[in-house]
Amino acid sequence: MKRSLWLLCSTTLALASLASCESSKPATDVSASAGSTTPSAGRSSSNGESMESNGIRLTPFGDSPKFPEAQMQLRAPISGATLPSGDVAFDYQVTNFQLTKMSGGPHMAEMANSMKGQHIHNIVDNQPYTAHYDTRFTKAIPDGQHVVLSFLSRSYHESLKHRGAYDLRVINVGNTPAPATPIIDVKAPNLFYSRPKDTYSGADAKRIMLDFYLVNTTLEPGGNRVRATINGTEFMLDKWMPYQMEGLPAGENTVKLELVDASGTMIPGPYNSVTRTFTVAP
Ligand SMILES: [Cu+2]
Repeated sequence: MKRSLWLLCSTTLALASLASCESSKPATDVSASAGSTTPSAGRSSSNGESMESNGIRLTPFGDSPKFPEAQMQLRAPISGATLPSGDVAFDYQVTNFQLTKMSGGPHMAEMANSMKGQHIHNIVDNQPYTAHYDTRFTKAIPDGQHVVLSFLSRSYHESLKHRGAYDLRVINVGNTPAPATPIIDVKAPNLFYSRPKDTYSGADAKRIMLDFYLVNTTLEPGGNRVRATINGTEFMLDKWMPYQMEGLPAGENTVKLELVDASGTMIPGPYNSVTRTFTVAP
């Protein structure tokens, strides 16, 4: 068995053979290349440099399946809508991206992965997201004005970051009069928190993904950046990428994210500073 696999691999030379043999593995890797249009040359090629401080290591990675054609549109509720109190009905149109499918790629097996596959992250007022595996669902939202960010997510919770894969809008629920100034400027640079969330245990706790969402800005050296303070240790992130966090202690961990400009000054925005906790099970 092992010998025949080796023979199969050795029949073709170069990196391409590695990719094809990998994709012939059962189960977890079946859809590894489904969403990427160009074969990956290797898992480290598009990854950034690690940063390490106080025993915490952060490594950006960019070699996930890309799904560049994936599109998500929110058909309801419409932007600026005033809706009755109670449950809000959401209706998305998703194209070139299959909800409930496993994303594959090199990171699916090494980080927390949803057994239910790809999904939508729905974030109201920068609260912890709810995950949705259908394009239609209802969600209880209190009366008042609210900010709704939605985006497509890989099965292991990494967001799709291209234009067309997200939606940001303001909605009004109930009879509360809308504030004179909307609670967010949807055209300004805005940061939203996505992962980590809840509790990580066993193998999932070895590498924990930090993933956040940016609207109307990106990050670059010498430009806007995200200051991530993890258990009191500061990291300056100058790439909008997911980051693997390693070396986190058991127990409660704290992540603070701030969207800052080139001089390190916070950029105004309702969610551009956020602090969240999550748990690493012993
Ligand atoms: Cu998710």
